[in-house]
Amino acid sequence: MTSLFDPLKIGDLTLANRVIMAPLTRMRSLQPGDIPVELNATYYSQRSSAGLIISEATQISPQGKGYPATPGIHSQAQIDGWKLVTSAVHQNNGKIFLQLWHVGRISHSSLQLNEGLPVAPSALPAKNSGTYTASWKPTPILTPRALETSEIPGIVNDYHQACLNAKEAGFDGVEVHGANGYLLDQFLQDGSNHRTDIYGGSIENRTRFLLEVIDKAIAVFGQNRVGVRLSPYGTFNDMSDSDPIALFSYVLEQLSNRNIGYVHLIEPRATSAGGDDKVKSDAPKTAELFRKKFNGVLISAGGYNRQNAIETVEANNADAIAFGRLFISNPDLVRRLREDLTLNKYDRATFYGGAQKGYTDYEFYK
Ligand code: 8OZ
Repeated sequence: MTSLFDPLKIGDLTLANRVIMAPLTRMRSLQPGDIPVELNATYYSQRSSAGLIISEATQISPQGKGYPATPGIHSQAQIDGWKLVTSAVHQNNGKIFLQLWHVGRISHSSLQLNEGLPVAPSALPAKNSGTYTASWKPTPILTPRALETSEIPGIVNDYHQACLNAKEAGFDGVEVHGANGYLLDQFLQDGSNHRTDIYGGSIENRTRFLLEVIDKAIAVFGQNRVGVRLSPYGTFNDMSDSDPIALFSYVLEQLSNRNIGYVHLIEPRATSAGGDDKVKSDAPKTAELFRKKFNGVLISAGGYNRQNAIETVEANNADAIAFGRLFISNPDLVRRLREDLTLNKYDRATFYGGAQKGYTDYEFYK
């Protein structure tokens, strides 16, 4: 029987254990410029005993930004900033992938070049959803501008350049953010994609953008070093699809054909970003539902605790478990889980923005 603490092979990469640090938006990059700095390197290096660190979501272009102070991977200063992070993690024998992000309609004109409208597959706002303006004011989502078909190759090219930049910055691989209602998810699901061109309508068409991005990532990093994060049944950012089983089965079949390193599924029982800590116990179990649809490594995320993480890997419902909030407050989470030690409590008030407090000052077990 496989244990949560056993090594995990992903192609030529061997993870020391199956406790993964989930991508966590913390909004602490240097302003202006969205540049990672030494403080961010300290935070990640403290957590390098994770089997794999997946970086916070990182915009591939200025257009892809949706919140204040999130980092980018489109300028030389950002690449140089990320080098501090990757070398600190590698010095501790850790592994780190960069999460590639374009928020699509979940942005605000104050964050866009020339105060332009956020872009999306269709001019449909995310209802009952919000983000922040550039000056940290909570704001409802605007009605976005539908992308012209002719604009999509440019965004695919931004992803390609972001992969080249990630490689230069020293990342071990990339995770394509296809979840939580951001741009690629907006194209996948028919609640947000009402297009009639080759990027809308059929499941094949709605999946086209994601696969074009994946193929660029494979071209740069090789198939094993590319992962993708998906959130079937997630409702965060007003997402919905008329037939999630058909859609995500097709996506996973296509990803299987490409032999990518891993798929990372978020369980819809967990409330997403900024939500409370309620667990929806009646939600579909996506790891179980989709496990057999993908032939590679499956990482499962979503409000896991020690007990159900261990059980999920032992039952082979996933190969590895990603932890978010628990990794925020426990830099040595792997050791604490392995030895069943007490966990530090996290402070939600310091999740987003600020500096050391609630970021690099959580204590290691003594
Ligand atoms: C928290 C706050 C803002 C964004 C996600 C990238 O939900 C995020 C995110 C999380 O995937």
